[in-house]
Amino acid sequence: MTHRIMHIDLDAFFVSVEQALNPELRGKPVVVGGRPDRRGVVASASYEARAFGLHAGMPLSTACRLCPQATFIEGSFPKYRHASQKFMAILADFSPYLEPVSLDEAYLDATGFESIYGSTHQMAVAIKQRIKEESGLCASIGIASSKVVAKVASELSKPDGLLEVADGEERSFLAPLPIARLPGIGKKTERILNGLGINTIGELSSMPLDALKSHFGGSGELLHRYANGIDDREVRLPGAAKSISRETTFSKDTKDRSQLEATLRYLSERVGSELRQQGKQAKSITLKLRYADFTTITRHHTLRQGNNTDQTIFGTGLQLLRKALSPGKQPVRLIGIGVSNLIEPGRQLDMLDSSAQRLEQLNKAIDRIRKKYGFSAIQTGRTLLLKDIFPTNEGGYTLHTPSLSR
Ligand code: TTP
Ligand code: MG
Repeated sequence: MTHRIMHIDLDAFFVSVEQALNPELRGKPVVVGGRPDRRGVVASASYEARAFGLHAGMPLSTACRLCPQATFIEGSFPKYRHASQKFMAILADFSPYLEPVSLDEAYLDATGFESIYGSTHQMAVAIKQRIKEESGLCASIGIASSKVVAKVASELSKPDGLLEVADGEERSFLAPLPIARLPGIGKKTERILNGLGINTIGELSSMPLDALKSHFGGSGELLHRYANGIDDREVRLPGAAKSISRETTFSKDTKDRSQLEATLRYLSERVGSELRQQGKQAKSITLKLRYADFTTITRHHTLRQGNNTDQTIFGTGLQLLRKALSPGKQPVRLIGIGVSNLIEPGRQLDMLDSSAQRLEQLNKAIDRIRKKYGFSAIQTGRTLLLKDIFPTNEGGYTLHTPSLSR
């Protein structure tokens, strides 16, 4: 089963709210942003106004010159907030797997919902219909196997659009589009790529990864993935922690591998414990090292499927650590381990294999004992080593307050 993700975005949102409340404005060039004699820019332009070249971000004075017959409205935020809440409530009626992105935009995971509505296409039709009936607004919807392709599809379908990209068609769908259509490509990136003779997403997708990295650093890889329609970001519910991490600064910088590894083990267990407490699994693991001169590096690894066992977090962290440490490197000042790309176990597509399941049960049992008797009631071989290094529990190094980024 592949993912079916919807990207839903309301058309000319601020303007449409005004038009829904005032029928006289419908079908006309309308701008929300302020009076044309004031300084300021267009926040939202009706599609009728866009026909004159108006768009968001354009100075109001220019907008007025291009389309003097447009109605200019100051706008009122409480109205838009109210409309946004209604919009999100309608979406939540269709799927609990809803991630609001902005006032008028959300991702919805519709995987497995085909059977209820007949097809995801029909589900999208029903969503559009309800939004129209209950708020008078028009939504455009893109459906695809990933967030990035769904977003490109919804934007392309506007206004009043609905566009589904079939599984397996992602690359051929994206290929002919200009690169500016791809999320993450701003004006600057577009200019650089155009300078390199890259104009379409297809051309971008066949650019060697190394070349992209040399021009755009870390984001080069993301561009490469997106251009190829690859994006494994999940639809995340609001309020859900996006990552969990623990880090420690040593009282004295160290190059001692056993101390680094023992500390990593200890931190991994704390991260794993928190992850299981939240009922989550992680798909990405990140190691952080800060050297004596304060240069900081992070190393990531993505797991094939979600996991929340101490063994996997530590095992992966250890591999990353061993790769990151080379003999000539400086002593380490800080070490940290974190997990991200968190998922709800029941929602993942691959089934856990049975050995992973057994490990998970073991970890749960350990957590129960720790809860009863304290964290140090059970220590695995490597964390015991910490006691040899630091005779008092947690002494000798500072344990930072848990950093739970949202
Ligand atoms: P968008 O969804 O980007 O724009 P839109 O809904 O007006 O038009 P469409 O989606 O059909 O292309 O943004 C949603 C609202 O956010 C928009 O109505 C007004 C507000 N907004 C600003 O206030 N300033 C801006 O620069 C942008 C882009 C949007
Ligand atoms: Mg919009």
